[in-house]
Amino acid sequence: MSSSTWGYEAHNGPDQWHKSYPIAQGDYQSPIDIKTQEAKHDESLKSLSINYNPSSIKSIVNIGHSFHVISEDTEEISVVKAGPLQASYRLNQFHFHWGPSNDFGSEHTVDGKPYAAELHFVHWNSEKYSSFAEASKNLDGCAILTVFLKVGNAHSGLQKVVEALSLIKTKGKQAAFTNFDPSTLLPASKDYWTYIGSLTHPPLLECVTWIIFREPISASPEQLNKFRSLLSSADGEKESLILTNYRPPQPLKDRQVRASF
Ligand code: D3B
Ligand code: ZN
Repeated sequence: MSSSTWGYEAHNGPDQWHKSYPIAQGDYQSPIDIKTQEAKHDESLKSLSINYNPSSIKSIVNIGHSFHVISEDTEEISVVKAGPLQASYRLNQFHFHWGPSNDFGSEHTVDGKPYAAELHFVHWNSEKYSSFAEASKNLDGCAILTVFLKVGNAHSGLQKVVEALSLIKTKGKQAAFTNFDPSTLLPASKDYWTYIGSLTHPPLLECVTWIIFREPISASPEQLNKFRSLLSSADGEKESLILTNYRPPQPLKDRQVRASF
């Protein structure tokens, strides 16, 4: 497997990644299973300060194994701080992970149970570092806010994202996606679990303070099905659907999950 050909199929999927990315077997890998009884309430954990600005959201792009909604720095940036964080972290993009059906597809699991999908808001420590690439080489470089999606009612914020997917059906396609408020995708309760881990696909760098909301948001079966209508192939190539893009839970090893609640 060359570094450019990792994916989610048997021949290039999560079980193969360690051959090109030895850190896949490191001590701080993600995702994990959250064992709710073993998470320790930490009363020193502050509540999160999330300041998302709709004007920072600019575009949506099909990257072949997923799609990203991109946040760019404007006068008004989108940031998260406080909670377990020692600095202000700037939003870079958000994206989702899903599976071949709505029965599973989240990366993190809770007491062994997967959700239908998982949303990642990816941020980097812009107080200490000058780019995501530099930040991602450091344990305090990245912060990922995570929201679980469960099957239920259609979600009005998610619907705007889902409707844009028809514009970026094939790999490499990009479209304008503006004036979207990312905070519409957050759950009402800001209770969270937190632990130190990694990016969940190559380069799998161990740079992430994970912040995982306890309360899921709902998405309708139709909305979730739309994720699986995206293609991993470029225009003119043989068509193939992005049916799955989650990594299963990795060993917790010598780490603690803390709970804000
Ligand atoms: C792997 C997994 C995840 C996120 C990035 C990364 N941006 C990312 O969001 N990366 C990312 C990843 C690097 C340089 C520059 C940029 O690569 S996830 O854990 O959120 N599923 C913009 C290394
Ligand atoms: Zn992700």
